[in-house]
Amino acid sequence: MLIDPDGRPTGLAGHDVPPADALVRAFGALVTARRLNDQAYALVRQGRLAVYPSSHGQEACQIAAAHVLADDDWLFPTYRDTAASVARGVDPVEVLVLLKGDWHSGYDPYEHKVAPQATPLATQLIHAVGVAHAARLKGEDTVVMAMCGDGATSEGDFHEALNFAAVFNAPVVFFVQNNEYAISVPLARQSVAPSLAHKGVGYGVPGERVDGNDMAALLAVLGDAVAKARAGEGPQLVEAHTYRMQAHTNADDATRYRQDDEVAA
Ligand SMILES: Cc1ncc(C[n+]2csc(CCOP(=O)(O)OP(=O)(O)O)c2C)c(N)n1
Ligand SMILES: [Mg+2]
Repeated sequence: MLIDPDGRPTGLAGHDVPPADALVRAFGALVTARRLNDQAYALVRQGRLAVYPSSHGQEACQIAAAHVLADDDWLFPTYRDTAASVARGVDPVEVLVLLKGDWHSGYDPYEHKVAPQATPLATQLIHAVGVAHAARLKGEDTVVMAMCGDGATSEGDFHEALNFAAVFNAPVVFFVQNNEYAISVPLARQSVAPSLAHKGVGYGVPGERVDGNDMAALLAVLGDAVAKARAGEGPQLVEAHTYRMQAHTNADDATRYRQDDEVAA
């Protein structure tokens, strides 16, 4: 916790409380993100989008991932990271085109330095490391935010990306949104690692866990991870604990594999 219930800064294990203007800007973006998720869900019901993987409940992760980056940094999102892409400046209409069935990503990745949203799990992490490595070879101070879910940390690409990034000191922040589920597979059936942040240990990548529903903590922890990567300290791994409040997508019936009381809690 960085701020007590009365709004007073408390600090947290070496991280500073983000400045008030950053918190206000983030709160505004949170409201927009929730509205975007609601609207996209409605568009599916109206038959205007094929499907929507919502980040409802994960909006703080989405906004923080975008807000800690500088203009020349890159964001590598997954299918669930529409709100993060919009927070970085991508037009909401353009970003949803993919889910309407168009053949391309809908937006120009170079305009806001947002890679196409990746549906094959963890493939974007390899691409993210490549961009970070190339930037470093060119002497640029670009940092790359590489997003993935808890389930994606079981993919070979996740491990190859961490290893390569560490060996070549690539300026990447691997940001795992642990929302407790990979479609119907709960975390306990996905991994028995002490935490997903621990997965960096074997590769020499520092890992940190953060409350994924705490905007101030996310801005602080992700912001410091970006600063370290930019300062040449190599890749960083951040695991945010959050929860997928809705079904995997509108095409999924989550009541078949999880209890209502868990969701209510
Ligand atoms: C390589 C690959 N295998 C399987 C799938 C099917 N698939 C789509 S989403 C998903 C679950 C991913 O869970 P997680 O990484 O936790 O992300 P979340 O959907 O919870 O954001 C799976 C298995 C896929 N897209 N790509
Ligand atoms: Mg998940």
